Amino acid sequence: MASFEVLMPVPGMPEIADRLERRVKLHKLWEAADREERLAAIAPNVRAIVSTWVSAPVDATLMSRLPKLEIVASFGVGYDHIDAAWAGQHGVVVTHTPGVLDEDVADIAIALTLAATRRLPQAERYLREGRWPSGAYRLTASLRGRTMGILGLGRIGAAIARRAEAFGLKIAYHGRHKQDGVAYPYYETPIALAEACDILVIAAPGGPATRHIVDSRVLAALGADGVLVNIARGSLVDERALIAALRDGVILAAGLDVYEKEPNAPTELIALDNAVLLPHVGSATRHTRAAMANLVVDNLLSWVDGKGPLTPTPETPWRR
Ligand code: 8YV
Repeated sequence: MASFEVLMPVPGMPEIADRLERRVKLHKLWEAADREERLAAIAPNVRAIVSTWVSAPVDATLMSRLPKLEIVASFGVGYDHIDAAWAGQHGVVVTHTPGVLDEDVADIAIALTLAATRRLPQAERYLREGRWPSGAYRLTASLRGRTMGILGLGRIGAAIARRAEAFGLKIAYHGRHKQDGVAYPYYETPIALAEACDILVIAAPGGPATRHIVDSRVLAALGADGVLVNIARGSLVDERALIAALRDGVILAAGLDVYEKEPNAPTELIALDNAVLLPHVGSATRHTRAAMANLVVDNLLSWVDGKGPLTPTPETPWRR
């Protein structure tokens, strides 16, 4: 049997390539002196793509160059960097890694909520700069008596809500639909949710349908004591509007793990004292990244063995 050829455009965790190389012919495109020339040479035989980084798009242009493409196995739960709609229309399955990263990402949402509200990085800098002897650090906002609004109550949103309840926060949510069996109050629009809450946490998927759903009007509705937390995708927030809102006191603070143009955060955001900024580390623990890497490879090898994908995306449902 001819070997199953897999394209890996950018590097990922070493165990992905190590495990795959035992079973398939893996083309590590980043090692090619001339990427374009190598891609042209291998394109006719590539049957799978392994996508390892949200900043490396797998778009229709790339996929349509691969006439034998059957599956794209992606590292991560969010797959807005992959044109899954195109894939679905062309019989290409896209898999992702739901479930295995919920708890670590939810931890970071709570960490950012605390860090932004209680100004923890700023307080730590105060100590390191030797300023404590000249006076106690300033008083901050509190979580007491506050409501957390969760925009996107999926697996990760629900894991955030469980944690927030333990902190005594009230919970409200907005999503595409009101969910049966969920007792938290539902709000029909992001603005209505922002008006009803003090801490707005974004946990919804990226992509065209949610682009800039947190804009200047939503930030105004969140208000001067409001805190915005984003662990989902930068594309959901109008970053220019957020910078203006933080600068002008339209909202109190923000805690962000994601940005519109990763791996860069805007310099205007970095300059702001009321923004706590992490470099997209939500799922970045050894435990969770190992589970994600395994699920990527398990999906691909299950496919190679003719058993179908394990965790296909809804756009590309798998029917035997
Ligand atoms: C990325 C993520 O997969 O799962 C997601 O949607 O954003 C992360 O876990 C990771 O940063 C690799 O790009």
